[in-house]
Amino acid sequence: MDKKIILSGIKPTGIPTLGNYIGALRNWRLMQQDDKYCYYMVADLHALTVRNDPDELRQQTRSMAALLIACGIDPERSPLFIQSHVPAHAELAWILNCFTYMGELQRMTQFKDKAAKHADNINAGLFTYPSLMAADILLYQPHYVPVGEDQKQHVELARNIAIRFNNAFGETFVVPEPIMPKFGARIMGLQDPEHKMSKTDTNPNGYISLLDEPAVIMKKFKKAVTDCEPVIAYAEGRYGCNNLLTVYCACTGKTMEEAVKDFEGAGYGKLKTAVAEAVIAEIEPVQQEYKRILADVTYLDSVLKNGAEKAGETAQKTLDLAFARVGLR
Ligand code: ATP
Ligand code: LTN
Repeated sequence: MDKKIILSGIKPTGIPTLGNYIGALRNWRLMQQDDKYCYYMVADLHALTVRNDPDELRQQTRSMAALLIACGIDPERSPLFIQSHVPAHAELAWILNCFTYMGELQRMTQFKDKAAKHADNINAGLFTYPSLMAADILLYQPHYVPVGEDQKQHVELARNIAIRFNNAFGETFVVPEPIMPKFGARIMGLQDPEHKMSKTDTNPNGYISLLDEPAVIMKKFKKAVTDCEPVIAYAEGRYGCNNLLTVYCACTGKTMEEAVKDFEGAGYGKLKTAVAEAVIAEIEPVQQEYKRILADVTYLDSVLKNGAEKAGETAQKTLDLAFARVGLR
């Protein structure tokens, strides 16, 4: 049986949020089935696009890898690796940079958002980040890339780069498709529900960290911004309420209709408590696993070494082909 190939990555820029979990990580776990082969990566090169502390990056990269295993990534079955351990990523990125237009990069909304947020450091890496991400993806010839909604634009760019390269030099890359969860492809901030929840938000009340204690999770949901409408419903413009209902559906497996029914005649207090309880039930087991894995230094080292070896083999094959195609070998 020809297995479908899956590849995805996450930046080690902090502890993942509930948004990362529902939008991406939970889906990564679910993808691990017999008809698929998954590669999962901690994208440390991507973390350099904003100023970083070296020790913090080292520590966050390991802790992200431990959290991914805690979230259910099985490294025996799916290579789990650190991006910078596989040099082919940076090498292919250069070639793909030469197949990416300035106009395309200028249209990337993540670039616009991050440039506005870090106006003192709008570096070329931040701008060309999507070509590196295209290299991350295309090296593994994946059919699908599970991501949250904010990354869809980058995966589409990777598709366009692959098609452009294939047209110029013959079939080289598989053209991948983004896949997103039905509920929660874009979880919004709890304090600013018109913007996505982000692990680098300066206000910790705006996001739920996967390592927040249950009491903290409850407190953050109780403080979540909603609106003054008396009835709980999923409706246009009701960002805060819609977000809570979406999280509730994502964590309980209920449909939106069922969720709205659960809160008929109820106030926000009941909704917020129920959402917090559903989230706690989902992430408490992850927290316990995480502590156990992070403490086992030898195990984590060996997982990452094996992951980089397996990923490196596949990546090198694609890199050799791309080099040959453009005339470098
Ligand atoms: P940063 O704050 O450093 O930009 P981030 O929280 O946006 O980070 P990423 O590392 O960029 O996280 O994202 C990892 C994965 O999580 C991606 O697939 C992304 O689409 C998904 N994701 C991020 N935020 C959300 C969100 N609020 N809702 C759903 N999915 C999300
Ligand atoms: N750019 C992504 C993280 C990322 C990624 C990838 C996702 C880096 N390389 C490859 C999917 C496939 C982000 O900012 N969330």
